[in-house]
Amino acid sequence: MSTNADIAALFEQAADMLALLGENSFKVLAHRKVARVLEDLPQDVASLKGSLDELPGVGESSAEKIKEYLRTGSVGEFTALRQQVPPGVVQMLTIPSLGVKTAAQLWHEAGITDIATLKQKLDDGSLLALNGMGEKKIAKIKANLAFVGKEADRVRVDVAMAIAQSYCDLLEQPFRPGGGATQVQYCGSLRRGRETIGDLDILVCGDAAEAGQIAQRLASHSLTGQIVAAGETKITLRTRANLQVDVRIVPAESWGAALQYFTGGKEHNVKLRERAVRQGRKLNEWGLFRGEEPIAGRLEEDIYQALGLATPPPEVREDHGELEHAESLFKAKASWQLVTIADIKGDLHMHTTASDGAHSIDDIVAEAKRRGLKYIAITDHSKSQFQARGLTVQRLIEHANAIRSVARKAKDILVLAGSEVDILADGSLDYEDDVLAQLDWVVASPHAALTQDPDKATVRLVRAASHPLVHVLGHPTGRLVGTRRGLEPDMPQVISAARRSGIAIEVNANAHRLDLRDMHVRLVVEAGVPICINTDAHSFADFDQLPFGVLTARRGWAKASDVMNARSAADFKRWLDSRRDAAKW
Ligand code: DGT
Ligand code: CA
Ligand code: CA
Ligand code: ZN
Repeated sequence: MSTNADIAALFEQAADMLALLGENSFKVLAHRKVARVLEDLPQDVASLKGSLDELPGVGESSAEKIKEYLRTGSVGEFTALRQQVPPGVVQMLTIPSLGVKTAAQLWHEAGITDIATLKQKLDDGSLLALNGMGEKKIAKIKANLAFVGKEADRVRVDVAMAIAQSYCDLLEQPFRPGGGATQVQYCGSLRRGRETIGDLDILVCGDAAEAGQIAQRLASHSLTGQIVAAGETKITLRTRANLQVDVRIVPAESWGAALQYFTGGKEHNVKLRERAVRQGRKLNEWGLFRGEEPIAGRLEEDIYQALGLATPPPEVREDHGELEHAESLFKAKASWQLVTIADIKGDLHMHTTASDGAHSIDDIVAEAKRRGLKYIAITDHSKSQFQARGLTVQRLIEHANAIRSVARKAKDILVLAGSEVDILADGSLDYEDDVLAQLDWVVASPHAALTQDPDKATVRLVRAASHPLVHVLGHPTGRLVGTRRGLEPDMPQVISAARRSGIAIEVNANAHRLDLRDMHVRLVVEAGVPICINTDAHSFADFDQLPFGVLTARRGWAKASDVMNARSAADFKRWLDSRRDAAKW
């Protein structure tokens, strides 16, 4: 299905380019229409090759372009269009409230082709001469520009991951007929699983002689905006959305050393180099050396091992005590054992059409099962979330009955009838206790009053965490990555309350949330409180967010034994039953 979205995005961008170039609005609208049709298409567009032009709104020439994309991964005419528009003009479109019309005007009438010039002209007042450009509009663009300036230089991990994977896939294809796949790995903050990424760092194991071919291939990618620099060992490009990608070509004997170096983080590397020096050696991106003699370099593990360390997973390489721990593991002949995606056996937070989800109970259960989950909880919104169609008490009881009747028929998967009950501003819950007592599973989450002061937030969350009918605190701060700070409670107090009442705390895996965040996970794990890595799925595709939750948990040093939904179904059920018995008292 992602092909549909990819092609839709391409048509949407083509429409922008046409508008920027001053093409007639009929042509622009026709392209937008195709994008809309593709977005709404229920089946994979690749399956309709022959009958594409029968889709409403898709003419013969659009059908040809779609076929070209399916064949080659790009559309020649669109690539040509893009090359007629300066990248800086495309970038101006990322400023909120600045549409194509204004961008076209700024370009054609004021000659502005980059954001720096735009900033300068907004300040010197010269734009006031343009038609329709008043003080108010200029102030608005300025305000939004300041916001973009901050947010635009880092992208969310899910966005960066999709882009990185796509470039890696392209680079992995053999360069010669009959040749083997190339070794490719993204490094930097993405490999460390940070929630936002400044730029991408991709390593290709190969020969400097291949640099030209690699650069050509990168240039052909549909996401590429421009190649900034292409040398023998390093190629830098900017995507159309202006994300920088550094690609480095590394010989096999230095592969591990380069992986280590470019994965970082910077402070981790500084400490590691100091350690090497203390041992009379030298560490750089080419290898570990004693004098001129190379000791290690082919594999990352060889380098850490030679330095007396159990290789720390990339996610913990932040200079937060991982080298000391790696040394003690090495001495004990042990290795790091952080939770993996394969460890996850259940998902205890998801929505159906009863509130704001996209699928029925039957369908979401079937999908969860198809994905290998052994237990799930269906947790639609509670009554005060009316904009998300939160359930009244009566609808909740009917819904729980409906879930249980599906649960009885479902084989090899345990299905719990639950609720995502709102934690109100004072910490009370959105349903009465006698209602909550009728459910198998209660996620308590804050959704409103997310700007209250830290003291109130602490009281609120401590109260919810102490409630005997709650099983897990859902996305506890309510923050959204890069756009909403959310609650800032005194986390140790919240964690203590959770430990006292024996509940879990969620690591919401959705890349927009990642809540709890990495550093808070570490506190929870150290306190011995279980975490629950939930996708909060509102659609099938949302189950794909799980890896971001796992990365965040790993950044907080979580092992499988720290994760509630890494337990076997039987163990989980036992815990649930014991908790139910306890609540009765
Ligand atoms: P980002 O891109 O801001 O999300 O964070 P990183 O960690 O990917 O940082 P980046 O792209 O500047 O550099 C990639 C890695 O290269 C970094 O994690 C560590 C490594 N590196 C080692 N030493 C240095 C150094 O002296 N300067 C820079 N810029 N990078 C270094
Ligand atoms: Ca980077
Ligand atoms: Ca970089
Ligand atoms: Zn939810």
